[in-house]
Amino acid sequence: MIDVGAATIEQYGSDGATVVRGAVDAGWLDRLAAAIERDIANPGPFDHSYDVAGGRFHGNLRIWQNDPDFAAFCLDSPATEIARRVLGAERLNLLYDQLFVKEPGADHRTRWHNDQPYWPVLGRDVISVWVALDHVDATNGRLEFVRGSHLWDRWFQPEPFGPNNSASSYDHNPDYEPMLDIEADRDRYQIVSWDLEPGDVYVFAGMTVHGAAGNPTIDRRRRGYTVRYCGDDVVYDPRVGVSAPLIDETLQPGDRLDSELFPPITAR
Ligand SMILES: O=C(O)CCC(=O)C(=O)O
Repeated sequence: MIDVGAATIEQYGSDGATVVRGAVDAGWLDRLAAAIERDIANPGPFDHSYDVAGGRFHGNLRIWQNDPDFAAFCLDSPATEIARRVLGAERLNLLYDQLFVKEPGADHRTRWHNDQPYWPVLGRDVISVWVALDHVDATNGRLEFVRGSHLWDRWFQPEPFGPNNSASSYDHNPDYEPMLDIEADRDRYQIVSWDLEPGDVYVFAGMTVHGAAGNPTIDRRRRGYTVRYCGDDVVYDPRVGVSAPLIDETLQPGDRLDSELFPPITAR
């Protein structure tokens, strides 16, 4: 049983991000590590990888649909329990999963952003569980979060993550605002971060502004695997600007997420 204590839940509520240590055991880490190599060797249709001068970034999403080990992790692992406990959710649906592998030398920032403007979901109970497969610290691209930004209710225009705006693009939503230049003005914000060991997880809200440095190291990978879940108050909202792979034609705006793409998660 995962120890998600009251302080963790409180920190998620007030800051929009927290950490759970030792959440994913060695057995799961081995299964995920093998599944990651399979995805790198044979990526599915939503691959958003890119090369930078020093190294490769491998990114992909909805990979649970191609691999039984990713599916098992998304649907029946400590990640579901963490999401349920932190949200206090009666019901939980998988939104999707995503891989962020910064190989040594992939020295390109994950731009500052908040996630929910990319996603066709409305509601407060939208959560990500980012699993570290490697030791992660300030030198190889640990995640950083702007404390309390999930409460701003500011919807920032999605932009691609790659260096040449490759792979994916997002329609302009006139109700969204341009992303703030947080990197140029870091002192103005309360930026929080944690080093992680393999098996530790970041847990953060869909509206929390976050980003990560690149990985300029010469020999240390930074493999992160994120699973996103939605809780009780979340409905489908396919507004302009969201990620095309997350559009579900079987749902109507305002529907609960239950569908093949967004399956309900049974309590463990
Ligand atoms: O791993 C990264 O560099 C970025 C992760 C991220 O933005 C996310 O999981 O929402």
